[in-house]
Amino acid sequence: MNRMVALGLLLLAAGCKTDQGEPPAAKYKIELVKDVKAGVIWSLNFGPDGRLYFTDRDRSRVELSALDLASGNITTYASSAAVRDEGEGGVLGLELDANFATNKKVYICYSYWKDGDSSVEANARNRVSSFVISGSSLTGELKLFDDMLGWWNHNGCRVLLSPDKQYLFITMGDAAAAPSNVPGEPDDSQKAQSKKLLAGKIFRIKLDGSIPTDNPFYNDPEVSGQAKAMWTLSHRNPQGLAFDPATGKLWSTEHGPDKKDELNLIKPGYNYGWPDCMGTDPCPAHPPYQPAAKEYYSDRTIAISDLTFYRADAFPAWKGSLFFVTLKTGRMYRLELSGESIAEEELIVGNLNDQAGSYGRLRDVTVGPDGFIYSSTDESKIYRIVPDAQ
Ligand SMILES: [Ca+2]
Repeated sequence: MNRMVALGLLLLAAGCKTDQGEPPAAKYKIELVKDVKAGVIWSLNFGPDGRLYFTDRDRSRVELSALDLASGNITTYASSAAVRDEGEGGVLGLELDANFATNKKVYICYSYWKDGDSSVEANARNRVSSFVISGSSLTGELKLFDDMLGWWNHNGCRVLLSPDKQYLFITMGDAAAAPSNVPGEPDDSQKAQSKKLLAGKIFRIKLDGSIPTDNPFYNDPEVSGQAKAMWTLSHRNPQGLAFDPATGKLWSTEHGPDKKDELNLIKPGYNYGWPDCMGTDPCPAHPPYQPAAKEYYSDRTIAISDLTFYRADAFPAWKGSLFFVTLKTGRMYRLELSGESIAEEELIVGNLNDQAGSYGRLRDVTVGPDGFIYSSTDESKIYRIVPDAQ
C-alpha cells in the first residue's frame, strides 16, 4: 500500500472531511426542533430549567420566549419596552443571569428610538437592559447601557456574561450611516475609530451598568462618560461573542463588507481596523492592532454570525471545538484552535460549493444540556445536530 492510499483510508476511517469541505458521513444528523412561525430567532440560551429561551427580533415590544423541548410548547413573556423594529434592528442579544434559577433575571440588547421619536432617523439607538420574568411578563426594566448609536443595519447587540459572572460584554456595530451625536466626530464608518462614539465597539460593564475602572480606556484623556466602557474599538458589525472555556480567551465574529468576514481574538484595548483595514491585513496606522485570526474569505463573504464552544459529551470528538454559523451561506463551521490560530476546520452544515445552504440563514448557535448543538434561523426555525447511530 502506498503512502497516499494509506492516508486516504485513514481519513475515511476517521470520518474526516474531504478537501471539498463535505461533512463526515454517518456521524450526525440535522433535526428540525421547532418551526416558531414568527420572526428572526436572533438569540438562543438554555435555561437551568432545560427550556430553550430565545428572542424574536421582529417584535414591537421587548419579549422573551421559552421553548419546552418535550412538549414543543412556547411561552412568551412580554414587557412594555418599545422596540425600534426596523431592518436588522429589534429584539437582539440575550443572556441569562448566573442566578437565573432563583432571580429570573435576563439581559437583553435591543433597538429603540431616542425619546420614542421614530420620525427622526438620527434617533436610532440600541441599549442593554435587565428584566425579570414575573408571571407571564417581563418586568422591572433597568437600563444598564444606553444610547449606543443604531441604524437600520449594523446594530451589533450580542450580550455575554464573563466567565466569573461579574461583567457583561456587549458588541455594537458601526451604525452604518447614522450621524455622530458628538460634535466634531465622524458621520460615516469612521465612527468605529472614534473614541467618543458608542458605535463599532465591544464594551465591558458591570451587572448594575456601572463601568469597571480597570477597563483599558478608563483613564484615557480622550475618553469620557459611557465611552469608558470600551473594551476594544474599530469593529464593523460584530454579532458573535463567546469565551473559550479552556483558555478564558474571548472570541468574536464580525461581518465584513463585500469580503473578509472575520474571526477575531478579542484583546482589551486593541484596535480591530475597520474601516481602514480588514481581515488579516496589516494596519500600521492603528496600533495596537489585532488582525483577524482568519478571514472568510479574501474575495467574498459568508455573512458570519454567532459562535459557541463545545464542551459537552454527545460528540466526544468535538470537545473543545469552536462552532460558528453563517447567514447567507447557511453553514455551520467547526474549528479546532491552537493558541491564537486555527489548527483544523470542517463544515458541519453546508459545503463550500453551495452558496445558499439547505436550512436557511443560520443566526445563532448554542449547546443544549443534552450535548446537542442547536441553531436558529432567520426563517424562524430551530434545528439541532444530534449523533447519528447508523
Ligand atoms: Ca478587523
